[in-house]
Amino acid sequence: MSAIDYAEKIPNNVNLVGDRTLQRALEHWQPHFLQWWHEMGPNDFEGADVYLRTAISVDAQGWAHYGKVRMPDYRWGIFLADPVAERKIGFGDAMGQAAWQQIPGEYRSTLRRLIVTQGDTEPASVEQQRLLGHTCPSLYDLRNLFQINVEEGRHLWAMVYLLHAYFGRDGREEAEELLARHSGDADKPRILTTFNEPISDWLSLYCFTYFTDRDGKYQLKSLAESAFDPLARTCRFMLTEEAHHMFVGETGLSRVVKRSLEVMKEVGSDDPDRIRAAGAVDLPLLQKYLNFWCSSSLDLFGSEISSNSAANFANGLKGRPDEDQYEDHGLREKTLNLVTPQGASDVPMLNALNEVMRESYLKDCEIGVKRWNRSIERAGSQFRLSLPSSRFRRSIGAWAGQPVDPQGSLMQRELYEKSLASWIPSEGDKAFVHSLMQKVIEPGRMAGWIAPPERGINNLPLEYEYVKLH
Ligand code: BYC
Repeated sequence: MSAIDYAEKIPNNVNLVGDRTLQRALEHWQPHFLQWWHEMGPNDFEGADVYLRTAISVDAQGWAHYGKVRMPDYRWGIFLADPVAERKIGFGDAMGQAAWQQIPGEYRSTLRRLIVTQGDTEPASVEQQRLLGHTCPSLYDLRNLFQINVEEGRHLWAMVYLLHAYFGRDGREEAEELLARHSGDADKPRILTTFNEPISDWLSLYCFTYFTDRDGKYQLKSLAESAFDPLARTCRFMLTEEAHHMFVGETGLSRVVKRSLEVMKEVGSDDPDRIRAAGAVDLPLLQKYLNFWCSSSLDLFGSEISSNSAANFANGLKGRPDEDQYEDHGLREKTLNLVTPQGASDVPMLNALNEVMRESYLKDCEIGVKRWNRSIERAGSQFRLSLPSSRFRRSIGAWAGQPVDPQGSLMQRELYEKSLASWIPSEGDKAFVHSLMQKVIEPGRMAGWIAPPERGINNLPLEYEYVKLH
């Protein structure tokens, strides 16, 4: 286990003190990061004391330390999972060779692009969520939001460390650019589409942390297999933080469903108008939010047929999540039958890896939906939630721009355009959801549209003052 040195200006377990040049470069970037946090983060809450967890070691057994912290004082740092002795490359054409501690010249620009794309999402999500604190449904939820925000900030540090340590001047310039692009900015947007979508209500936040953070899990797991060992180790530790973000999404949506079912029982009806009048989210409305965020997140896997994914795998840069579970790690002989609007065809497996990953991601997304449907069934309702087809509302890949309904069938474009407002949130739906978003900050109390969580944080009661506002 490597301890984290908190005496340093930048907490780290990478012996930063042993590399003065790197240390100075990162200490130069640090105030730029803090300035970005101050301008683009949840800056209206800078004075609040938040019950946050902070990494104190990187081993699995309880790395977290909990305590009240003002967010600008959070100790963002550089934490890599411990090295695996004599680690070998686990897939691709160089399988079995020693993992790289430095980047082979020929893969420099591709790896830089992957790291920058990953890094870009982290501050993007903080920007997307920066105003949500004003409409929190409880102090418990407010604390979870801020926990996610500071950890996304740390994930940015994780990528910036790699850029500074392994990419020289180019890397330092990219690190500055990560603070210069902004979510939704007309001139300098974030790289991936989902990270330019506004997240202006908590229903969207729970969907984002359910669907988009889960893409994060899959991407980080595939980068955790990388032949470039420092990237693999960084991602392994990031995954331990990512789990909490998905927990917030999954339990958040479960609590919304639970409350809807309670209100349906109270009013003795499942009529959406009556549920809304009683101040809760009707299930068809929740379905629209699921359709929106799931389809947007599906784009994050890239095209179904991708020469980038083939090269990244063959060259050992990016594997499949949990590469160990597969038998064939070369994939030179395999094909996958893919259906595109042009028809079905066999595609070399190497070129279809984005799709393979998207399919396993969808299976993971199904787990929560099944659980929500079980509670809906138990409550005696006929309604069922579902995930949209992976062909629905796509902007990237073979199905981009195709008029496809949520079940996956091609339809007339005119009818598709007309029907879209019944499949994803309309302006009226969004206005209704926004009307529910009233700040609740009395310890232990919940907004009327969401059920309380089953338990508090770190064994504390729900009534604990998770955020002390000033
Ligand atoms: N939007 O061959 P293609 C997370 C671009 S989330 C815009 O189809 P490829 C988090 C693509 O960049 C995880 N552009 O796909 C969650 C490429 O452009 P270049 C983030 C897109 O390259 C919540 C071109 O289209 N991590 O951590 O095989 C909160 C052709 O690409 C999109 C990563 O994404 C899109 N949706 O795969 C906080 C991992 N999709 O490069 C954080 C790093 C594709 O030719 N990134 N394009 O100019 C990657 O592995 C890959 O870049 C992608 C695309 C999986 C995104």
